[in-house]
Amino acid sequence: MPPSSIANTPQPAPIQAQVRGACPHDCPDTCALITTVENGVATRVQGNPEHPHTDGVLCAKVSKYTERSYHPERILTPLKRTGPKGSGQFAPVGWDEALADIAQRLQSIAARAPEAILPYSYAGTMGLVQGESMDRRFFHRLGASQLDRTICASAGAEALVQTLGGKLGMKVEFFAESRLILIWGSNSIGSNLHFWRYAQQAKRNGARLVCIDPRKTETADKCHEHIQLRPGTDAALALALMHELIQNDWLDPDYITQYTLGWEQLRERALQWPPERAAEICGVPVEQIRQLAKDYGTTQPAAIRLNYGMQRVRGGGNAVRAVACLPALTGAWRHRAGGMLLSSSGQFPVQRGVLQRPDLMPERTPRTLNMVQIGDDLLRDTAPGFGPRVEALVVYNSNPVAVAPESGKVVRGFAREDLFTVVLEHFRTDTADYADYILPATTQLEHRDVHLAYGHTDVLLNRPAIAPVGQARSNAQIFRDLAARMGFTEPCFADSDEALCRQAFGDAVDYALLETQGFATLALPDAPFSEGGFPTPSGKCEFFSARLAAQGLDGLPDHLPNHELQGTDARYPLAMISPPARNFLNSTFVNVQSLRAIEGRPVLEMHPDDAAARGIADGAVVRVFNDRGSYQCHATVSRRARPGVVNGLGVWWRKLGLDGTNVNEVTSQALTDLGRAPTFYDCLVEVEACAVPA
Ligand SMILES: Nc1nc2c(c(=O)[nH]1)N[C@H]1C(S)=C(S)[C@@H](COP(=O)(O)OP(=O)(O)OC[C@H]3O[C@@H](n4cnc5c(=O)[nH]c(N)nc54)[C@H](O)[C@@H]3O)O[C@H]1N2
Ligand SMILES: Nc1nc2c(c(=O)[nH]1)N[C@H]1C(S)=C(S)[C@@H](COP(=O)(O)OP(=O)(O)OC[C@H]3O[C@@H](n4cnc5c(=O)[nH]c(N)nc54)[C@H](O)[C@@H]3O)O[C@H]1N2
Ligand code: SF4
Ligand SMILES: [Mo]
Repeated sequence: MPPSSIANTPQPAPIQAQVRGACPHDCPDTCALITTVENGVATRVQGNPEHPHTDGVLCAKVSKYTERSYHPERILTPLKRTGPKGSGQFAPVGWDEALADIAQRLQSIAARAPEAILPYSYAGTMGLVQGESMDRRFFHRLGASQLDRTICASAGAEALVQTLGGKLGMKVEFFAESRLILIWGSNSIGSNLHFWRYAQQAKRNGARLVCIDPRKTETADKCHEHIQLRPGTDAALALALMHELIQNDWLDPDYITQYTLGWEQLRERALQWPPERAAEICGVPVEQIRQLAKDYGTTQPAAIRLNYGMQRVRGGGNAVRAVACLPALTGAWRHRAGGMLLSSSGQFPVQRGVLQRPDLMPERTPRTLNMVQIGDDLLRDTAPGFGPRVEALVVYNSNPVAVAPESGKVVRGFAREDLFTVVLEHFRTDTADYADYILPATTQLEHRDVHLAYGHTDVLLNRPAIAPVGQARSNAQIFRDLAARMGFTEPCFADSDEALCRQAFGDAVDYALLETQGFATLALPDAPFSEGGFPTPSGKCEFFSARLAAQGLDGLPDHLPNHELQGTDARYPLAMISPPARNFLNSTFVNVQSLRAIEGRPVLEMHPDDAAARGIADGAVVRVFNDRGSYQCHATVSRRARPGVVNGLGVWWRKLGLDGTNVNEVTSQALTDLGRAPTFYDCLVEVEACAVPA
C-alpha cells in the first residue's frame, strides 16, 4: 500500500481507514501495526512498512489479530459467578451492578486491612497506559499490597544493572554489521523475529552465527554452530571463555584498564575455569569451548544476543553477569556492531512517577508480595512477617493459574471460597474461571496506548482502530470507574487515556511525531560504551560489584549449580525446561484456533535414548511428574532434546490440555540468585508412558 494512504484517523473511523498502532505483546520486537478498518470492522492487521524494525513484517500470531479480537468467545459483558469457584459458571450483569459490588467489597476489606488486597498483573499488554498507570494509582491510593513483578526478566535485569549499570546495550539494527553473533539462550526465530532478520543480513555478509541452547531449536538449525549445553551451566561456559581469552591474550588491555572495575579479581576467578572443567559441567566437548573462545577472541565486531532463557535457573543472575563481562574484556564495545543486548528498556525516559503516582500510598509503605510465589502466598494465613491473609485479588494482563509455577498450589489458592477475585480479561482463561467477577477488557485494536520496547529503541503510539467490542472497557477506564465508586477525588483519577499517553514521556518524546508517524526513535549514541560511560556507580563495567558484596553476596560472577541438580535425586533423573511455543505468546493465543492447530497439542520433546529407556514411542501419551505434581501430554521423540533433558513446550491453557493441567504443575517456586525471579527451567522430573491414553 502507498504510505500516503495511511491516515491518522481519529476514531470512529470512516468507511475505510488504515490506523497506525503498536503490537502490545510481551515480545522484544514491539512492532508497528497498520489496521485496515472497513465500515467500523477491523479486516486486516499488517506490519507498518515505514517502521524500520518492523519492515512490514509481523509474526504469525499477530497477523491473526482480527481472529483474536473478534473471537466468538470474547467476553462481552461483565460476568458474575453463579457456581462454585473454578466451575466457570457465570451470568451476565450490568457494569453498574458489578462496579458497585466490587467497590463495596474492596472498601470493606480496605477499612480493616488494605494490604489484604493484592493486584496481580504482568505484560498481557506492555502498554504504559493499560499496563502501569491508572491501575497503579488506584492500588497506591487504596494502600493495597504491592506486587513484585518478577515473573519474567528480573534476574537478568538485576544482573545488567549490577554489571553495565542498566537495561541497555547494543542497538539491534547494528547486529546486521556484526562478524560474529552469539545467540545465547534465545530462540530468536520464534521469540525475536525482527532481531533474527538483522542476524540474517549479517549472515549473508559472511558473519558466523553460534547458538548456545540446551534445545536444538529452529534457530540452532540455522546457525553455523550449536553449543547444546546443559540447562543452568552458562556461567561455567562464560568463565571458561574468559580463561581462554586470558591464556591466549585475546584481551583489550586498554579497554580493561580504562573502563572496567575488578579486573584482577575476575582474572583470578576465571583462571579457575579451564575449558576441561566447564566442558564437564556443561556437557559439551572441550574443543567446542576452545573454538568458541577463539572465534570470540579473534573476531571483531563480535555481538551477543542474550535472551531470558538462560536466567530461569538458580544461578541465572550470575550467568547473565558472567556473559555481560565478555564484551568489556575484548573491547567489543568499541564498535557499534559489537557488545551485547539483553534488554533496551532502561533507555526510555518513562515518567513512571507521574504515571503511577507512588506518592498516593499511605505513609507506611504497604508490603510487597512476589508474584512468582502467589501459590504459597494465597495459602498463607495471617502471620508476623507476612501480614494479613490475602482476601481479595484483582488480576489483569496476566493468567497466573496457567503461567505461575507450582500450579497445584496456585489453583488451591484461587479456589479458596473466602477469596474475592476480580479478573479483567478478553477471554475465559484458566484464571478467569476462578473469578467472582470477570470484567470485559478492550484489546489493542480498541484502546489507546503508548509503548516502549525491550528489543529496540523506538517509542510507539497505538491508536484505537475500532470501537470496543461488546461492552468492553479499557483497563484504565475500569480503574477510573472503580476509583470514582470508591470516592477517590484526587484529580489524577480523572485523567483520560489520551492524557495518560501524553504524560508517559512528557516532553522527552515528540508526541506530535508519534501522532503523525506512529513511532519516534530515541536519540542515542550508536556505540553506547565505545568510551566507557557505564551508568554504574563507578562509571565502569563492574566485573566486581561492591553493591552485591555489600549485600553479603559474591561480588564476582560465578557458576551456581541449579537448585535441582541433575544426578542428585535418583527418582527424578530428567532436567525439564519449558520454553515458549512459537505460535503462542506465553498463554496468549492458545485459544486462537488457527494458531492452536499449528502447535497441535501439548508436547514433551524427549531424546530417543531417554524415550527408549522408558518404552515411550513417538506420539505416546506420557505423564510428567515430580513431588510437586504431574501433567499429561504427548511425547515427541526428537533430537531437539538433549539426552537427559526434556522440553515441555509452553504455556498451554490447562483446560485445553490433555488432563486439565499444564507444564507448571511440576515447576517450582524457588527463586534465582539475583532479582527474586522464577526458576522455571531448574526442574527435575521423571516421565512414564500412560497406560490408558487420555
Ligand atoms: N513466539 C513467542 N515469542 C515470545 C514468547 C512466547 O511465548 N512465544 N514469550 C515472550 C517473552 S514473555 C519473553 S520473556 C521473551 C523471551 O523469552 P525467552 O524465555 O528468552 O524465550 P526464547 O527466545 O524462546 O529463548 C529461550 C531459549 O532458551 C533456552 N534455554 C533454556 N534453558 C537454558 C539455559 O539454561 N541456558 C541457555 N543458554 N539456554 C536455555 C530454551 O531452550 C529456549 O530456546 O520472548 C517473548 N517472545
Ligand atoms: N513453565 C513456564 N512458565 C512460564 C514461562 C516459561 O517459559 N515456562 N514464561 C514466563 C514468562 S517469561 C512470562 S512473561 C509469564 C507471562 O505470563 P502473563 O503475563 O500472565 O502472560 P500471558 O499468559 O500471555 O497472559 C496475559 C493475559 O493478559 C490478557 N490481556 C492482554 N491484553 C490485555 C488488556 O489490555 N487488558 C486486560 N485486562 N487483559 C489483557 C490476555 O488475554 C492474557 O490472558 O509466564 C511465565 N511462565
Ligand atoms: S508478537 Fe512480537 S513479532 Fe509478533 S507482531 Fe508482536 S512485536 Fe511483532
Ligand atoms: Mo517473559
